Amino acid sequence: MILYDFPGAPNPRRVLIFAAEKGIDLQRVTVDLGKREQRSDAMLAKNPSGKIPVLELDDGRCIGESVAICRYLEHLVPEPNLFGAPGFEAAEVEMHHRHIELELFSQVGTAWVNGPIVASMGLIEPIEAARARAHDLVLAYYRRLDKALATRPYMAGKRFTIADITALCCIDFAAKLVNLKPAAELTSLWQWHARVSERPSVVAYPA
Ligand SMILES: N[C@@H](CCC(=O)N[C@@H](CS)C(=O)NCC(=O)O)C(=O)O
Repeated sequence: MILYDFPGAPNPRRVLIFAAEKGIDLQRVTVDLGKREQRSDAMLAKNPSGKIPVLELDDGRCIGESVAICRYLEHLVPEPNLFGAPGFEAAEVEMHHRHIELELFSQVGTAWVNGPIVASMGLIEPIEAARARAHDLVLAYYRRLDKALATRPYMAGKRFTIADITALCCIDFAAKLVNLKPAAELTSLWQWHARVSERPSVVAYPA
């Protein structure tokens, strides 16, 4: 199977870490985001949304969207379970994961798209008010996570799941490229960060 990715991009990193947790080997093909290769006819045929990651199966079928890809990998190699055991745990993982995607990752994306790096590429006219508002919402979300992680070791409860992978990839990207590093006083958040960063899957695919 081929994974279309780009070094440093947070969404392909989610899939790489997920696959490493499962012991699944993926062949990697770089799609140069700087050259807009994700919008080429060839890549749009694989994923009409013009984004990476894309997983191409051996028979040529393609899957876009990190979570859809991870669900497919979970089906191929069920253990270790990363989406939660069927029933309450799966619902709880899904809830926390959706909160992280919809309330944190989306705001990091807004701050990124309206920030100086994307502006320097001349692709879109940045909206400073949108960047500033997203920036504040991300910092507020970090404080919420810090409180939650004072009561449990992982994002969705007692064990490592896809919610941790998404949160880690998002926060590392935000800290490195969006000027959104969590404050030092958020000690529970940083302890969680250290806990998940020492996993072999994460060491293998650093930010
Ligand atoms: N919801 C999508 C987001 C994919 C996404 O935004 N990928 C970024 C790279 S991390 C991308 O392809 N950006 C290029 C673009 O939007 O043109 C997923 O989870 O896969």
